[in-house]
Amino acid sequence: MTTDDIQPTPLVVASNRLPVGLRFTDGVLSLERTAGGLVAAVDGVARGIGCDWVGWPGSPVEPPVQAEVVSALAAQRLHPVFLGAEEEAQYYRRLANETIWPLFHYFADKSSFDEQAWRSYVAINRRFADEILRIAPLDARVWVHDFHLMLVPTMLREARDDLEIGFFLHIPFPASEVYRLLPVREELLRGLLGADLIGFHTIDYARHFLTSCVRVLGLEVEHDSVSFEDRRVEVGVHPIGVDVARFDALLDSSEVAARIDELRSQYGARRIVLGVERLDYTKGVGHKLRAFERMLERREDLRGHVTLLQVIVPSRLDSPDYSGLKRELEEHIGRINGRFGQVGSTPVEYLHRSVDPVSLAALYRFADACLGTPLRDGMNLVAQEYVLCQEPRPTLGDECRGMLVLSEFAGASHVLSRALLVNPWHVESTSTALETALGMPEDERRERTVAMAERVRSLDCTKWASRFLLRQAEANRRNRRRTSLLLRGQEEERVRIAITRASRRFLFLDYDGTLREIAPTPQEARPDPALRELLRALARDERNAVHIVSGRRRLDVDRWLTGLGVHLCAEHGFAWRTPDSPQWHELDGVDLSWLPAVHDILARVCEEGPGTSRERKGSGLAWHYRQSDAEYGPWRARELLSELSASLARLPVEVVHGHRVVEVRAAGVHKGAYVTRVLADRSPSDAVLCIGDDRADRDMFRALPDTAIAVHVGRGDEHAKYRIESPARVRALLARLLGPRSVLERA
Ligand code: GDG
Repeated sequence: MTTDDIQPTPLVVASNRLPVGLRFTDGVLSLERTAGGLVAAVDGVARGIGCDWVGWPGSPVEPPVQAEVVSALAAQRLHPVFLGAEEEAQYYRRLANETIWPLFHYFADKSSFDEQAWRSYVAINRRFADEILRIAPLDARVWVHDFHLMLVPTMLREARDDLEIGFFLHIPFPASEVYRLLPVREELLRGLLGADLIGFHTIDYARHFLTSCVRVLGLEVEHDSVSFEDRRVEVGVHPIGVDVARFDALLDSSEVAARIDELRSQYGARRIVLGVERLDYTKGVGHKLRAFERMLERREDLRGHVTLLQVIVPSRLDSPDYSGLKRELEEHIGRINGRFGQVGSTPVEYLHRSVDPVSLAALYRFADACLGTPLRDGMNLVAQEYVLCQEPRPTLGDECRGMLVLSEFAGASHVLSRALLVNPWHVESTSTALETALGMPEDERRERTVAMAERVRSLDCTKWASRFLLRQAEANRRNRRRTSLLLRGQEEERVRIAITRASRRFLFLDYDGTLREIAPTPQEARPDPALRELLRALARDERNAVHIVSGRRRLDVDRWLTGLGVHLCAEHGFAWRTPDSPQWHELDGVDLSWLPAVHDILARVCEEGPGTSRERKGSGLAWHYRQSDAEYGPWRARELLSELSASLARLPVEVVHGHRVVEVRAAGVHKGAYVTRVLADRSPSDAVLCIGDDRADRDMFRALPDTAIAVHVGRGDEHAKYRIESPARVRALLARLLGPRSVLERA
């Protein structure tokens, strides 16, 4: 796949920070483009098609100069979202950095929440969404990044259905048990679910997200998607990579070669362990220091021969947490150096600043080991960069000096499995792994490094962006195909006229979830007087043949719907009766010999699963899990489906997975068979309306003639031209069929 595979649909990227910094020198504005994986990734795919980028310029801009900044940025297709000082404090520092960041990295005790900060987060997300909406042309693709902007996808979706929307989370998504501590847990999930595709670095993060959708919002999920309102939101695993071309160019440069020579003469034969981290409690630098210290305690022979070179890039120093962390680390480093330092050799060399790209590449190439011990990290690009720079290269020699020691709590451990993976909480084993890395035979180092470098090349950030955007486009196309036309306004009026003009009308109506809202238990879903009156009124008009086509037992259907003048069909088409006779008819020649075996299976499943129940229907059996645990039910249903399909493979049965129900029914017995029989004497001028919500109702849709009007209640169905939002809207539609002067309609 290449970037050429991406169709030239306009692209709008949104991230908290724009990929530039603003600098005012003597009042003159200049822009400095920042380097980084995301910028390189987007630049790569945007080559040729171009891209607009919405974000915060990163520093306060006074209102009088905002217009100048806007026009300078516009020249690079960058669109600033300005933040006032207080907004920056609330939205960015408080909510993003002190609520979401710690919780998503499993530091629940560091995560605090306040309402004012939340309101600011909502307002700033809205400001981002408004700016995107302003610049995004029709049918544009929008790619939103990271935890600062989690509400933007739904804000966009609500405003514009034409947009293709993707979201990528760069940090971990925590286990649902941790996620649900968040006071705004529903809001953030709903905010994301406006996207067509939501991407994560690892399968674990994706799984945690899906579980949270089940546990927190009670949604139905599959292994790679969430059903939300009328759409299927796809969930993908897309591990980000580094800018391979940039590192290749750096390593080929004479500057890097010269810097490596300098390092060689500075450190001689001393072994170098490299650490590169932003100052943050999630990075586990304290744990790293403990492991390094422990190694020196145990291995007297290494003292004076090995140095930990630790780069800590300053970050968030205005926060007491971070300045406290800095002090703590410095004290710890001082202790280690005091204990093990010798004349001419310092065990830990520490740089509290960022280093230039040339020096960084040289360090990566030169170091004998890279030790990354984050306690949680979305990906950790340093690990990938180190491996890439260790690769044998014609310009720098064939040797493979170094080995990566990496925390298993970094997303990168999923893609760099040939590294020495450690649990940083286990100081002893981390220190032993470092020893192993330093003592690893060259052959083994080379074999591991080459394998990992190949993986890093395949994850290259430009390829990552191409893959993500392709999948986003596919997810969007699938959602568009699925979407039936919403029955509202003029469309609803057209349908009403088409039906009321016909002199004979067939109305096929499912009951649960169509005429009546789904209730916690089947027994509670009895029709209220208004619904009964509506059906009676429809049936009273001789032109209407009203058929209630239900999966329920005939007993329920009889008890609730007799005497209204409607035709009743129960048990998925197995039994039916006309309005004028209490006599039920059954399909002939149906083989039910398999019923006892299925009965036993379902009895066992009910015993195992609290809140689940079994129901006998004329030609089948159903297992309901609506009242069971939100996660257990769907999981057990999947297990049951595979068990049933294996044990019933050769029998004349069908297994159907409905809304929180698994049904086993005799083959050939379905609602479609009933509809076909009823419509046998239809004439072409008759109108046919069919409304249903469940997968079992698809059989009816499929059996309809082309001219019929099929309506799905919910998110739409490929077999139904129309969709309608709810049973309440179905009742309103039916009331309109009674004619404009209907009392019911006015009510
Ligand atoms: C988020 C997630 C996820 C570091 N020090 C210097 C320097 N760096 C560069 C590295 C690397 C990047 O910064 C840091 O990598 P991270 O992986 O920590 O990325 P972040 O953007 O901080 O974090 C993280 C990432 O997003 C991508 O999705 O991996 O888990 O938290 O590229 O090279 N660069 C220079 N001097 C330094 O001193 N020039």
